Amino acid sequence: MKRTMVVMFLVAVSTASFAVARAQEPMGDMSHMHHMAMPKATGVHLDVATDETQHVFTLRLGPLNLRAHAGMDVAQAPKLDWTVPLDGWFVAYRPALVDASGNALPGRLLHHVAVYDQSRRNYLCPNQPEHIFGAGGEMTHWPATPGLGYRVREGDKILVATMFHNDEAVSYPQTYLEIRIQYQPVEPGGPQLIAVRPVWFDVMGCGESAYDLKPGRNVTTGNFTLASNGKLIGVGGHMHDYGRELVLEDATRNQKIATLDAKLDPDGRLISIPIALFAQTGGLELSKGDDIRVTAVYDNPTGKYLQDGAMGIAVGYLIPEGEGESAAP
Ligand SMILES: [Cu+2]
Repeated sequence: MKRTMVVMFLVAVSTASFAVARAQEPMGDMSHMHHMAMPKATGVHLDVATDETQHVFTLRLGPLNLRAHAGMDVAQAPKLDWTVPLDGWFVAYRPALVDASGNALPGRLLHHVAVYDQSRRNYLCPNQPEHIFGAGGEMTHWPATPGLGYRVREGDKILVATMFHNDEAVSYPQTYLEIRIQYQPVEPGGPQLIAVRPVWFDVMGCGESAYDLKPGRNVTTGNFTLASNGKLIGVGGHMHDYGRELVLEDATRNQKIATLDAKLDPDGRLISIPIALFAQTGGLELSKGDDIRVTAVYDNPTGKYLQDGAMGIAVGYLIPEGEGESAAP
């Protein structure tokens, strides 16, 4: 039973490409464009519909007016929040872009979305809110995994931070981001899920995620100290173009956890990053106090200095000891 659950989870992890960005400060703006003053859109709302039969919250954020050839220079949505109405677990996330009539729009109009639970401390960066989901233009979704979920409480404040862009020759005057969050409520006699925490091992530590690339080879390292024992279920990664590999290791044990070799096209553009899975053991055991080191290697062939060109994040799911059972903190 347990084995099955873990395997199911790993399938889920490998489906998600973890194309995410993360906050660099408590209410963090996403960092790709932090040098620019971003104009703010007005009249953008976050509405949430609840399907109590199917157990789905549908978050709908918009409208955004994305004019043709705007690039990043579009009026961006403010950060918007929503209060979780029940005790339960979030078990899956699926983003989509639609117009006012609900027709699908190209996902690449989304630069990224980051969803936070402001009522929980980030597991690795306790001065930041918990970052529970992220996606970029590839619109990756994180599917459900039987037996595992992210624990939420009634009253938890969920924050949604987005950045849109439009490089196309077509304007999209009414763009909405929808995120379907599948949930499992806590109910008498209902399933009790094991609580997982997303862990974002960022080479920039708990600061801004984006950093500059000099021409040629760039090796960047970040370190995290684990606050508890835990089991790492799987780890994926997020890099940008010219990324070569992400390495995650337990420096205390001098043990490699994962080496994720980026797949690039002939021009060095990122296609994908593999997932490392720890199915055989039911999760990789990590110990409180372990120094976890993440290293990102880039090879910048452009001959140019690329400002904010890189990110290096290994994104895992961790079952912290003492939190894994139904009684989440
Ligand atoms: Cu990024």
